[in-house]
Amino acid sequence: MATKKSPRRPARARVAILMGSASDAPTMQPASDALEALGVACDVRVISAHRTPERHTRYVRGAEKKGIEVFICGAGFAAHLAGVTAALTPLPVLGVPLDSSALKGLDSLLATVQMPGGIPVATFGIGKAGAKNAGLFAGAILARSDARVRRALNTYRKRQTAAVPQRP
Ligand code: RP5
Repeated sequence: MATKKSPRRPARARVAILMGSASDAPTMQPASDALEALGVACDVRVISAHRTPERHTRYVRGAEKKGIEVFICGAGFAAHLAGVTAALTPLPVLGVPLDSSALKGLDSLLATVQMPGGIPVATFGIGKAGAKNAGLFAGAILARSDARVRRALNTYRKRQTAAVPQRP
């Protein structure tokens, strides 16, 4: 009798990617792409510190128990998402300022980076490059204690180097 293969359970998310609005999703996509390239599962959520404060508190407070080890928070305008997340958890919080207002992300950069002493947020560049680097940095944090992620990160970097042409 043929044995039926049980469907593979989806990997447990180790990184939470929060964004202030669904309109931030295209800019934050490189963060999940980078983590996917490293074989790290993530949980992507629309959560706003301003518009959904209760959803925010509930999610962050329950995240560690569910296996989340790192937060990536992308937001535009007066971007308090990363800072308030860091206020709610001792887990590492990586902030990505987004260019969604008339001030082109300078407002969110300052709001994300200028944390008062005691509640750190590691702040990345504005927009897609910042999101990509936040994803890679989250992978680098996990790689310190996970040989599989470390190997994937080394391979990623080698491939990136090999893809740079000698001439234009
Ligand atoms: C911020 O306001 C969000 O992170 C987003 O970047 C910006 C605009 O949000 P929507 O008005 O498009 O929902 O809180």
